[in-house]
Amino acid sequence: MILKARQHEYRFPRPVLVMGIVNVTPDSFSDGGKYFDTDSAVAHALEMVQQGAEILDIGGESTRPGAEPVSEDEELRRVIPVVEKLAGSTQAALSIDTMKPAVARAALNAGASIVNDVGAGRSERKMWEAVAEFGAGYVVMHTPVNAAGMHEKPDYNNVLKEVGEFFTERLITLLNESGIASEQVVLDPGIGFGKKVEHNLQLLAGLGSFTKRQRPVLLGVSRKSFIEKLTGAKLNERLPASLACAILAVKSGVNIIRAHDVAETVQAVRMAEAILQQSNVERP
Ligand code: 7PJ
Repeated sequence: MILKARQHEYRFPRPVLVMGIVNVTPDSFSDGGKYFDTDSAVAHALEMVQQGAEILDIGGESTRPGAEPVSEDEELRRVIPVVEKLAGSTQAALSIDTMKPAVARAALNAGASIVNDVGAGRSERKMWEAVAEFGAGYVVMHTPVNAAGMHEKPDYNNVLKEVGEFFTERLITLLNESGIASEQVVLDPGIGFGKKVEHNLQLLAGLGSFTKRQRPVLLGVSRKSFIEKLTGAKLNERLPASLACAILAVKSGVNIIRAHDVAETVQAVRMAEAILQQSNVERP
């Protein structure tokens, strides 16, 4: 299995890729405001690369429930200088986390190589055109297709089946209608997007049904609020549960982990991989 994202090419199996989160927002739920200016966002991103992040996910619009929508101009103003500076200073792949085609295109022009489309359930064709034109990687993240709001919690008869069907439908549409090659596509079940705690748990337990599809799977669980609903852990106390999810995801064959706490996540994931490599040793 291979993932192509402009100049980057990843051949799997290979060590899990950790994607460090770069929030250039005043209001992201976990670190909003902390790295809001260009220089601190860039410095934070480069620190994550030192800690082992191989992909940086740069976002200028918070998807937190109740967050202010951001205009296209403002989103561009936030993220493009960060993409430009990072493109000139790191080999890590740059991913743009956006729902806006114009932001995706501008980021690709500035040196990004992956489009992380958190609005994949309702994104526009223009998004796909930009991805196809640049030969970029494309993350298809599940959100409930009903645009009523990604934070409404629909009921699913079988969330694993419905997310799987969404991937199939999206893959067919993308491949047939947009000129995006399957080798550019990454699948993401969209933990926390339009899902109740039980749906998140069912998806995490059933990740193997996605990892067998011959496309890389990305998982974003870092510090998410379902952890608090389950354990009571406040925002800055959710690292242990985030790591538990990451480790089990590695066991299920997930290829990319999106994380705030890169050093800790890399350490946990490398340990899990080392143990899993011994799992074919004969047991007495
Ligand atoms: C995700 C994301 C995720 C992908 C966010 C947060 C909310 N992109 N962007 N997957 N989550 N691909 O970080 O909690 O799970 S924003």
